[in-house]
Amino acid sequence: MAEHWFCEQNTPGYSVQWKVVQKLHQETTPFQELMFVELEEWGRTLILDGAVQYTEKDEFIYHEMIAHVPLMSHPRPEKVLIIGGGDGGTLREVLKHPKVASVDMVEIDQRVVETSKVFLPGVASGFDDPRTRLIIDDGINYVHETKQKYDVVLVDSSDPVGPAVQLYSRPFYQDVYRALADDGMLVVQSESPLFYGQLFASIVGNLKDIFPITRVYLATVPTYVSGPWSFTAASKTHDPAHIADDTAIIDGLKYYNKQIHQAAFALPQFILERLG
Ligand code: AG3
Repeated sequence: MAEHWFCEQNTPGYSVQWKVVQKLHQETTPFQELMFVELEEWGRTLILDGAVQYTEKDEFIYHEMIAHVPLMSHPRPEKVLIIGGGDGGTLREVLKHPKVASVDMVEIDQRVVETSKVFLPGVASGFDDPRTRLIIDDGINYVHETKQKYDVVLVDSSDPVGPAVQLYSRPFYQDVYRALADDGMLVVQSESPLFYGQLFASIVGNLKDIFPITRVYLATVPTYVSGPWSFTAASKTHDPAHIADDTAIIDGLKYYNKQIHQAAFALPQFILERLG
């Protein structure tokens, strides 16, 4: 049988090829092109609109970092909202926190959830946890209309193309601010500072205009473009870089620890300059 390679086109001058062992599933949902493959080296993989979202090999890095940094720095992260994250990786990490009492997860594309449960068995369990409430809706509408007040909001979105575009807009961040408790904290995945520098700077700039505290942190996620990947934490009172005093480290994590939490906020010079 001929070799098959999947090619992710990142910029006009840069693409990455992955050797495919087996295609598991492909469909066009009302929102996007959805595909699961088994990759050599990287394992089970979710691809949305041609961009790799999840690989079995390194998904723990991204999911631990989007979840545990805010949940360890907020002293009482009881009520959590996840926007996006339909594959369930962020949900799995959030549910590891004993202080978390409820997780509302708002995913626009029901098919991502349904198929991830089948093809990504490592994350399916979170959907059955009694603390989880899955809401199939556009995150934009949901935060605009909700009367809930959350302690922590996580935006685990795809790139700003297709269904995710509005999740990068200032009105959305304003609505999130309103949906947060008085000491609430937001974390968004804020893309590659090297490859999508302008986009990265505009996300951080928008959040800085709305929240009193905005802090960028990094993790190396080999699956995503070029390695260093950014997250931006925007907070009303608590410093996201400071681990809350009575917070015990969760056992069994593969990337996150206290030293990583602190070190992740150290930023290279080109990023500091980009942020002004
Ligand atoms: N969300 C961020 C993925 C960004 C991927 N970009 C790309 N490959 N160009 C990941 C969702 C995982 N729960």
